[in-house]
Amino acid sequence: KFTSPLEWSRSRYQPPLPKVLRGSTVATEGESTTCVEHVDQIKKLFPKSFGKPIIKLAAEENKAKKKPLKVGIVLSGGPAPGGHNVIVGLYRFLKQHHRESQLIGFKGGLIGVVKNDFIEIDSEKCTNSFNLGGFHMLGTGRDKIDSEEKKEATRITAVKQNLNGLVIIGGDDSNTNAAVVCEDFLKHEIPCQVIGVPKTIDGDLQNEYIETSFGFDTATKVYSELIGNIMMDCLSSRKYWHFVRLMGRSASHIALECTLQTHPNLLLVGEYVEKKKVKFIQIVNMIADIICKRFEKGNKKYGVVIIPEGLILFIPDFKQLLDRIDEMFGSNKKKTDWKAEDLVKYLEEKKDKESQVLFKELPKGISSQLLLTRDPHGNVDVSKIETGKLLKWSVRKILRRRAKQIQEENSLSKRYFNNWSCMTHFFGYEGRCGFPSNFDCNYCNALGHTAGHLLAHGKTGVMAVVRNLTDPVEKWVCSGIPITAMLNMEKRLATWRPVIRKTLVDLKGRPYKTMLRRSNEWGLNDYYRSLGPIQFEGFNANSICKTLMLNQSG
Ligand code: FBP
Repeated sequence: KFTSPLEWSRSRYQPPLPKVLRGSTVATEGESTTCVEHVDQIKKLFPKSFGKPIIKLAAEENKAKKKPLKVGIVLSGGPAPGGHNVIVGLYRFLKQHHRESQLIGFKGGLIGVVKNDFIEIDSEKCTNSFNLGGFHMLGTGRDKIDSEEKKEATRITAVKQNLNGLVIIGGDDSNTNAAVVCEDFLKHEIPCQVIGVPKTIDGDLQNEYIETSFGFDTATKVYSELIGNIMMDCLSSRKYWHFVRLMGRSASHIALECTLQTHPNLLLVGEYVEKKKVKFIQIVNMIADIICKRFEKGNKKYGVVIIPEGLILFIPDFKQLLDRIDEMFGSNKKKTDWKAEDLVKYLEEKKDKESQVLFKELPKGISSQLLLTRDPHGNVDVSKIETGKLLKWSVRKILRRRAKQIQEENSLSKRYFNNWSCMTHFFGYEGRCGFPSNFDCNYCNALGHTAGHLLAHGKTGVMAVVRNLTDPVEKWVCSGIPITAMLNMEKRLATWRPVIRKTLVDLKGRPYKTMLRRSNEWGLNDYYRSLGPIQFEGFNANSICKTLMLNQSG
């Protein structure tokens, strides 16, 4: 059953429940909502679910006779630590609600709902996966319920299964899909409620309602451990620079959190690059400058640079090139095997000289990665673009150029710049299925229970939201927020679509400003911090990521 002693011991951990969720609840309606932007378009697309009020849960004895509920649950998008606890939390709520309630899990993401491919969730499955990482109880996928055929198939599943509710655990795109499914059910009078749960390691599903998505806390702890290990290697062997690319899609939240935790010599922040319109060559020079400074001032031939995986999306010259690629994809939606030659021709037709030069100069591997087709939500597959390697290649070129300009043949700098050594790393998948931190175990368990309470109160089209997360668990506040309140219209693959607005790093926010205040001293000195593995017991076991602490402290 368990593959290691730690799995066994973690499965025994009992997450505390917020006080409000310990018994029965009442649901009251709070203020009504609108959406983030483009009100008219969103209202038109979601006529039945738009503008609904916030649902607040409060502890109160509820003597009403309870009926058993049948609920379907699905994991969608990239895995994030804690997903299984949402399932177990919901399962436990349903069984407390009425022992004949049933929970089924759709397999492989939303396509499982379309195909009615499911498993029955029982107490054994729950015991075997409680507090453990991974999404493998059900599997996950990136399919969307977007076409009329898929919507119809989803309605058929809901009716055939006699579902009272469908819980979709996912990121911004999957929760957008939850809103679409809810609207479709309401339109066709399918009596199945839809509840979303905010998941993603990326940390970009946070807004005025959501303090953090689950998985971010654990993933950043895993990456910080690995970065700390590399830093100790740096101090030991003193001969390599390490370029560490971190997952997180477009937003730089993960990279920023890991920087606050470990104090690397340089962090590149995508959102800053976009705001200041920093071109690729300037970024390369910025890195080369710190390499030179550390060598010339402290004879340091080593260092650590953190690169968010989405950086490339914010560099203006790359952004222009990627927009051209999207335009080209949009010009022939049936074609899937786009080649470099097609893009060269397209750029020529568009007379886009700047993109032509940039594309021509790129190493072959990188240019073909840019041409990978987009995911079903229209996102560029940034995890497949090796920005770290591209930067290493470009920095080396610049350092060699700088070496050439040094006249003195025996100069130490000349020798160093010509022989500069760099290792690249990508930490992404390593962090998505780790043992969830105590915070994520508690948070996910509470989210599962919250989803259950909302279903029992007959609510639909809302996301289960738990707040006051920096307070002790018993004080956490639980509610349901209409998903439509988080929507706006965005252009994806040349088409305007309703989507939940991602939250990027706020350059005026406390996490970014805290990093900025220390960046000079972290750059030149070795103020590295080694966190070690996630701790589950002892004084540090309930530590919470700095991003959340700083965001909530203002
Ligand atoms: P979600 O937005 O679905 O949570 O996915 C997060 C993520 O891990 C990103 O950080 C990463 O860019 C992407 O998934 C990788 O996707 P895939 O698993 O399809 O390679």
